[in-house]
Amino acid sequence: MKPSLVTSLIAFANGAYAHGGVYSYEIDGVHYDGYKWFDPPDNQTNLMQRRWYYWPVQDPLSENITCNYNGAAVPSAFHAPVHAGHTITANWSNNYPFDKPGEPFYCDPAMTNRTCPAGFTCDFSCMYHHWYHGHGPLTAYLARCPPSPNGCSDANPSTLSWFKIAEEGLRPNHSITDAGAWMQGDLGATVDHAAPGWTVRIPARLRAGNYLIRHEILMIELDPPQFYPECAQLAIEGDGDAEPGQEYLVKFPGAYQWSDPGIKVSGTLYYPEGRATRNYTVPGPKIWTGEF
Ligand SMILES: *[C@@H]1O[C@H](CO)[C@@H](O)[C@H](O)[C@H]1NC(C)=O
Ligand SMILES: *[C@@H]1O[C@H](CO)[C@@H](O)[C@H](O)[C@H]1NC(C)=O
Ligand SMILES: *[C@@H]1O[C@H](CO)[C@@H](O)[C@H](O)[C@H]1NC(C)=O
Ligand SMILES: *[C@@H]1O[C@H](CO)[C@@H](O)[C@H](O)[C@H]1NC(C)=O
Ligand SMILES: *[C@@H]1O[C@H](CO)[C@@H](O)[C@H](O)[C@H]1NC(C)=O
Ligand SMILES: *[C@@H]1O[C@H](CO)[C@@H](O)[C@H](O)[C@H]1NC(C)=O
Ligand SMILES: [Cu+2]
Repeated sequence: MKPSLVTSLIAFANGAYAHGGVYSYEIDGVHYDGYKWFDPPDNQTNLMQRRWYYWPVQDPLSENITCNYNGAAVPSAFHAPVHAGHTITANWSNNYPFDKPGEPFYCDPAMTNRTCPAGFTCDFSCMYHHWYHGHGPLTAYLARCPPSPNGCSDANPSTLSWFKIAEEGLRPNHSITDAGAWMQGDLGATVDHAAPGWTVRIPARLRAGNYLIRHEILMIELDPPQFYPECAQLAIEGDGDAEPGQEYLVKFPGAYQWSDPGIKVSGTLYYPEGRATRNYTVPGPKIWTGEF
């Protein structure tokens, strides 16, 4: 680990907690609200998304790497329908109470009085309403849930076999330090809600069933790096029969190691070695698209 004054200043600029996660999804024109980490969990029912907390996971071997802290299904969770071959867009922007249009960052005094979910430390009076970080890859994974009347709601995500369906790594002809080198930077490129989400395709021939989808942002500016995984439930439809082979399947935790080049490089960006690094290996298995 390499302590860095520069990067710790970046992390806590404005005294804000510059973190976040997937706040909503869109599938075939339908908008699905996500879990609100700043509200108590008990009354958040009928969501496709599992519980998450805005604080990053800073250890790739942590149990939190699977589906974020307390990635339990919410009460009466449902599975959002999506046809194999169609797309799902994850949205890291929000317009929740700490939002003030035209300002990327807003402190809402009323937020200081909100009820803190059990087991959490709450300091969420100041928050960004779009994604804050700009360096590191985006990845999306799926895992098939075992048969159950409640579908994925009964599944423990750390027991599932995950496969990667999409990634956005370093753009060609860029140093890992460059502004504009990563799609992650686009997610917070504007101060209003026009910031893009990330759209990924469900493999067209994938066997139908209940699946968890796991979106992950990996922020590599700091050492340790920051992982932001969030999971949601999908009912995938279609008449395909394809399933990934063993060589595509991983567990979380397990898929990532500290020694992975794309993790080990974290914290070097503002040193000469980082500026000179023009290749980047996205952590995890190779992508499975279901195509031959
Ligand atoms: C949750 O819902 C129950 C039943 O409607 C209600 O009594 C309780 O006050 C609600 N809690 C919160 C934090 O909104
Ligand atoms: C998981 O995340 C929560 C919330 O950020 C934290 O309190 C807890 O210590 C983490 N667990 C582990 C094993 O790191
Ligand atoms: C993301 O969600 C915000 C808040 O609901 C909305 O204004 C914005 O249009 C969404 N963006 C995308 C790309 O879906
Ligand atoms: C927060 O709660 C305290 C104590 O109940 C109260 O005095 C204060 O006015 C509240 N602040 C806001 C912004 O609601
Ligand atoms: C690659 O980047 C360098 C410096 O950023 C630039 O001068 C050059 O034109 C780029 N090459 C291509 C093929 O885009
Ligand atoms: C870049 O490529 C070199 C040579 O193959 C490798 O040793 C290094 O780990 C790679 N760096 C990253 C960040 O993937
Ligand atoms: Cu952050």
